[in-house]
Amino acid sequence: METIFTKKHRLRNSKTELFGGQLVEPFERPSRAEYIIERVRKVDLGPVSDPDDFGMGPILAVHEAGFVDFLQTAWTEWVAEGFQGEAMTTVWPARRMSTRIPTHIEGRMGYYALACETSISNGTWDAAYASAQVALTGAERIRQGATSVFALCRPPGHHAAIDMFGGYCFLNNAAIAAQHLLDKGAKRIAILDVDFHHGNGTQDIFDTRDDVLFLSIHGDPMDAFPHFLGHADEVGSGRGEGFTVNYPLPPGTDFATWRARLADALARVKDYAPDVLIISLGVDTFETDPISFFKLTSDDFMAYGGDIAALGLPTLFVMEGGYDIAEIGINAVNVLQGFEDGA
Ligand code: SP5
Ligand code: ZN
Repeated sequence: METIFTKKHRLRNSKTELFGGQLVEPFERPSRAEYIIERVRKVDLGPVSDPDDFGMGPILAVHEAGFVDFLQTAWTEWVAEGFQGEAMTTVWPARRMSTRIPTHIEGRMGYYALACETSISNGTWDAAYASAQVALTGAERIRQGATSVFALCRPPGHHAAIDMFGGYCFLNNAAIAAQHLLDKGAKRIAILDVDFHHGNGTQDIFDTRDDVLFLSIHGDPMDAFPHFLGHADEVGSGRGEGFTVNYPLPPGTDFATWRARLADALARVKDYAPDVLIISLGVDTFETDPISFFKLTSDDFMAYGGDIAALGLPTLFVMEGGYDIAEIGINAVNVLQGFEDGA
């Protein structure tokens, strides 16, 4: 399996995350991608290639233009204000307040944020742009006939909505890849999100659509980030009704339970008969992940890679979360090896 990767991910190197009332080193840090690419090379998964540049068009096909402009200028505006720390959100358009977009950078931060743990720092836009290009290059490889590709995206994307960032995500890489495939002639795309957290951004982007089937297996939002989306009764709206499927699961969920939900999801994907399956691949379902509460072991990742392969669909893996830093290379690549062994 080919891996698409760029060192530009290192440009996303924020120093502060708000966690438990403290500013800590972000869980989403550059060494994550380095551990994964190291493992890709160690097991000789396949060639590693730089992304091509598809420009802004595919990004603007998914995200609102004002939001994208905000991401590109936020850090400069923040610094111009004289602030000494990284750009952090302190205020939101909460219930019954105005959603007019403020002029001041602190107001704009709040307007475009869905969570405030994620600071914006120098280089964040450039890394997010490069990460989207990694996903787009993976999608192009699939279009050219590859049966599977690993888009080693960083920063991750699945929490990024049409016009909101947060949850360590800025641009929704999986959604951008899906939309690109549709714009190039695909009729139906399925996105299966196996990250521990609900893919609220992807769900938001395709909520009203029947040409993208979105499925997510995740920590119940009653107990887990993003807390305000991902319930089982969210099934899509309008034409999209029935094309969103959520599997919220409680603290302590083990592989047997998780795998049963995966089997249900894969059966729905099979019925949908998509041209391409995109896996939002988060490995924060691991038993010792520092911010999550599922109990998958490293062997389990290998096993479910095989389950996905059994569908026989062209499959694009897009890297999302996973924070037990030293183990995420093994766990992410185990999914890919399990897929290859099962294919
Ligand atoms: C891409 C991705 O995986 N983003 C996740 C963002 C989660 N950020 C908020 C984390 C808050 C975790 N609280 C955990 C309490 C652990 N006891
Ligand atoms: Zn996650």
